[in-house]
Amino acid sequence: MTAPATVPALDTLRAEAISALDAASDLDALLTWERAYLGPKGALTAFLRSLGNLPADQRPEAGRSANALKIELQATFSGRHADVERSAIADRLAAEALDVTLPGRPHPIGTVHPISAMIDELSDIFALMGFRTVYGPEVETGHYNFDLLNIPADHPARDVWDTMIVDTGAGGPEIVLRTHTSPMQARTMETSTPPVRVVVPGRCYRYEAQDSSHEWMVHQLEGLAVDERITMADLKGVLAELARQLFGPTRRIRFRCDFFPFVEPGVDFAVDCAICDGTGCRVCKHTGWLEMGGAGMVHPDVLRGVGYDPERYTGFAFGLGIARMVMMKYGVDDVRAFAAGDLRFLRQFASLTA
Ligand code: FA5
Repeated sequence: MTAPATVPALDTLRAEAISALDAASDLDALLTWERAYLGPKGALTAFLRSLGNLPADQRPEAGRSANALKIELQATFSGRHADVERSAIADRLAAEALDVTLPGRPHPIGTVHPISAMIDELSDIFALMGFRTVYGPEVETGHYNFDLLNIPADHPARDVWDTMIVDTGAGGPEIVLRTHTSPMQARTMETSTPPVRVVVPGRCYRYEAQDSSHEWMVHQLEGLAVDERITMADLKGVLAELARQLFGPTRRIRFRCDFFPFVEPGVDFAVDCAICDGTGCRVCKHTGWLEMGGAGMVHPDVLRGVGYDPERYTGFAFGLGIARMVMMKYGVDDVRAFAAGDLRFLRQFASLTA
């Protein structure tokens, strides 16, 4: 049975409600309070429902008082709710406060890889001598990597290049990872008419054991010049100028006879070691010289293979190891350092980005 609704009971309810509201210090507690006093099953609602039990003459007075209390409690609740919400926001802001005056944490910025920096430098040097920089595919056909370079299938010279074969070519063309940048000689000549002057930087791949001067991935720079009356003296002049630009005016260069099926005559090209000035050190393996690559006059068969008349045109070609040039320029004595990904090594070249 419902307790009789009387004005003294309402006074008690008011006192309880106000003190419970004062004690509710967070939003959850406030909502619990709202349910307990003002909600459909709350104490004040129960009081209003029990008004019918009062004698008729007391009902208007008790009803007015109960409604006035409801309005008072709702207003007090709203005020308190707003206060608690404001202080919750203030607490959260204080907890998440940022000190915008603190210095930022620096983000490490990458640097240009020394091999890439050398490719840029070489392209600039050769551009001044009239050479255009072009790029070719790293996955190449045996036709361009070997056949058009005067190295027919089954020729013993084909073994020299320790080829990584992608497809042996049983049902189509033989596909290889290019073993040198020389296939771009034929590709360039096929699509241009003399005069031709290009350099071709890029990666090449060889099935080779690694040591301090050999990697299985090699960066080379091919050079090719074809025109009327080009001679070995032009080749020598261009490579001597390269050595001077890269390593300084006192460098000497050396040509020694060498064999490459796609040049005749062929030479190996070396520069006297800039680290020890030719007296012998770790970088030049105590020889005083650093071999940069192969070179020579383009073989007449190669010119004929791309439709050039070897009676009218001659040319020179060279293929240089880019890592070797970086090693000599900066005194690096192990080629494996370039692909090892050791940031302590790479950061030493940070100024090359500037
Ligand atoms: C060639 O690859 C010829 N295509 C070069 C050439 C081009 C000759 C045009 C004549 C005319 P060779 O295999 O010697 O030649 O490589 C040239 C240079 O690439 C080497 O002197 C060396 O500097 C670099 N090189 C070759 N193999 C490696 C290797 N495994 N690791 C690091 N550098 C290498």
